[in-house]
Amino acid sequence: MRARITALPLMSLAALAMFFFSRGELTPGRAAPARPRLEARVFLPAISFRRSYVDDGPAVVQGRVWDNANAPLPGVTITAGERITTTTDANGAYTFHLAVGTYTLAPSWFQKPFVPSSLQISVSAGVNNGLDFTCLDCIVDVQQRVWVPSGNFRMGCALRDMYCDGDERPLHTVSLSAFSMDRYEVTNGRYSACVFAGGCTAPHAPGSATHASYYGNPAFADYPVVNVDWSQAQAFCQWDGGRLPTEAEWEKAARGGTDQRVYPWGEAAADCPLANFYARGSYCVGDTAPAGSFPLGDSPYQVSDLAGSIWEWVSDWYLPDFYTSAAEWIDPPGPALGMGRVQRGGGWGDSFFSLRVSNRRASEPSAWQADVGFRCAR
Ligand SMILES: [Ca+2]
Ligand SMILES: [Ca+2]
Repeated sequence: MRARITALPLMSLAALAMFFFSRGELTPGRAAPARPRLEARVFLPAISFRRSYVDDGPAVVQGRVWDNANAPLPGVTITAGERITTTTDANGAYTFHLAVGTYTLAPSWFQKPFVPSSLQISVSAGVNNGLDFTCLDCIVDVQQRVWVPSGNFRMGCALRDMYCDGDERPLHTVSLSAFSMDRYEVTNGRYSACVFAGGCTAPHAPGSATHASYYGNPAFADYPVVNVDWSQAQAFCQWDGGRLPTEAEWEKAARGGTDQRVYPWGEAAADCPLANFYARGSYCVGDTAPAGSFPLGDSPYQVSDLAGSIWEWVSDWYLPDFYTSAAEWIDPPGPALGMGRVQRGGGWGDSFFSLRVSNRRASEPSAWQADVGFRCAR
């Protein structure tokens, strides 16, 4: 992965720097491109960047210095010492304004090395600036998405599943339009970009079950965000250009379109190599693990950590008898109202029966826990 930042010729007096990211190509059936964002931390007279997204392909960041009069895009005015994040537009452009002066730009993304580690930019009238950074180790796939094609699947209690509850019955055929789904649960790093940008509020608690410093700690950037309520999950997905998956979409992403398997990986009994949960009297981990740590448990669509790790909010209201309420199911959005919002998949502290793909649980929308997070669809 190469991340380049290139400054183009200065346009005139007061300054505004605009940075662009390239966008990867969407390949159906494979990871869809993440929409890249930069986080800029502005110190006097230094700026640092942090990528919150990485695409599959090469990442190119291009910057351009403009004056205020010629600014082609709305930007955000920043002052020294301020930390700032703006969202890329449809063209991948990232814009902010700088006062005339000399700045040091130090790109950063988690703790990855950049060459060079910093460059100076002189923001003044009639001066060209060239800035070019390469990230040496920026291949991170925790923001990938997978494509789930349109078609039917069988939702609800699997035929050979002895642990089904009444709310999982009957097994019924659901027709879904195509959608894409995050391959991984939303991570702390990804969520924090939304908080920095003002699109999200911080999780209700900064710690995880065993780590007092979790959210906001770079060591846990690739771990799933927890302690978020349903509205926070929904707000993140909207800010990210997506939405929470429906309960039916979540289950199809976990089960695939062709069989009635009990778990995302198939019929094999749940065990620690397959998922992060409470197995046979002891925890696999006893807390969250980095996203994608249990690839043997991936679903037929290569979605990771659907079973275990953390319970995942979906968009639907919960009604225990909802599956009996219709004879034909096409893109069901769930009931209009219900007893809390649905959570799916079980968490790191749950036993195997909670990890079954058809298992359902409801929670107060305002509730938050150290084993509950989410992922997004679109
Ligand atoms: Ca999960
Ligand atoms: Ca249940």
